[in-house]
Amino acid sequence: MIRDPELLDQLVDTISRFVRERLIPSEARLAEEDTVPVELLQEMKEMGLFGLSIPEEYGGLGLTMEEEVLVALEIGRTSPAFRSVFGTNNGIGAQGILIDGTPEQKTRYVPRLATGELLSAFCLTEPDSGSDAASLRTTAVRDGDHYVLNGTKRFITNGPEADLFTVMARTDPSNKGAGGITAFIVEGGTPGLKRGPADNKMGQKGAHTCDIIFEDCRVPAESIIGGKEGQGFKTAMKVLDRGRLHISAVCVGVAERLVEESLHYAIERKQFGVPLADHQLIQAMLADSKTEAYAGRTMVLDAARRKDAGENVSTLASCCKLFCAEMVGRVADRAVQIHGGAGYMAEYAVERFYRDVRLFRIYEGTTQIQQVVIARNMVREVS
Ligand code: COS
Repeated sequence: MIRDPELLDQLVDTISRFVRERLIPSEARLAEEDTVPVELLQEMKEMGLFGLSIPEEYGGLGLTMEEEVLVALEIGRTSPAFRSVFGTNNGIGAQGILIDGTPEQKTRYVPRLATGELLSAFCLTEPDSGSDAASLRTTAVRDGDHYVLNGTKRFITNGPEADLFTVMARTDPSNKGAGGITAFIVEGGTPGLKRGPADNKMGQKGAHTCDIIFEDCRVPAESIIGGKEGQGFKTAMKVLDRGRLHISAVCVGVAERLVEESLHYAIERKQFGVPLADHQLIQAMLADSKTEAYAGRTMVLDAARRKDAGENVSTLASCCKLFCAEMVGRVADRAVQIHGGAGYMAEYAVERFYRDVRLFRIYEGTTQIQQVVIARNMVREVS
């Protein structure tokens, strides 16, 4: 749903200009220095990027899902690590509190997440629990009016910097499944919360992940999201539903950028006396990539509109994540192929994107998990 087309056009134009004029020229620096330059971080805060999907009453822009997707399509046109910093505040970092938090929790934290004053992270994955999220082992044991957390969370995006964590932990040891899990809000400075060294990743330099270790970490009982034990797995799943649409839009944005890079290169570079773009085998790759990116754009917008209309889009969000993450992998592969030897060289953006996009098929639910979710929902709907 688009509430005010003129206002949205202005926002999308501003972001598109920011991506073109400020972020794209800084991509190589981001990769080299492995950090988002502070001046760009400040500009992102001033533009409201940390609060895109946070409701206006908490100081965000309150974008609908369709509006958020249109913005994410623009942001996807540059290195995904730029998005990772603020995307987490809008997405998996804040949504748990927004969807299931108490009014006090929302008032206490969300306005500062919307401005970027607080950076947030989502702690679900563990060393022995990734796709099988319900088997997580981090425990939270009640002790008076506190809970004591113990366990390790792995590959936590924004982990090294985050001020606020949504942490899924098991409060009911007799329930080994989803029902024993509770979601907590844990502040970064809480004694007993430790950060491991930053991970050395294949791509997405500038977006940092690390282990978050809880050692007798005491949090007040009112840190339970929504105040009720046993709801944490469902909170996490609802958060991921929304996140999957956002990530799908980012995948489409990256694919569109790669199609453009491939097209320009194919027009400029000559082989056999004519531009690459005149060769039919190159044309086939360009056409396939264009078609697939368009298919991705169409499905993400459709699912977003349905979500805004109140439909349960759990299945469709997984369809989008499955298709768009795989699609951008194919597009990036063709982009390298069209660039030939140049595509293997670090000075060309496609080399970096090729590594960056590999993560999309893995995080926020692997492709195989999306297949499981889709098929299970299909079977449930008819039985
Ligand atoms: N929204 C709301 N509730 C949901 C839900 C959703 N999208 N998906 C599941 N639930 C509920 C179920 O309805 C069920 O509730 P009841 O016990 O009341 O019936 C409960 O959660 C458990 O669901 P289910 O039995 O389907 O859980 P499983 O352990 O079988 O696992 C999958 C489900 C595999 C889908 C889940 O573990 C998953 O998504 N894994 C991937 C995790 C992931 O994306 N990790 C990425 C890292 S986080 S960035």
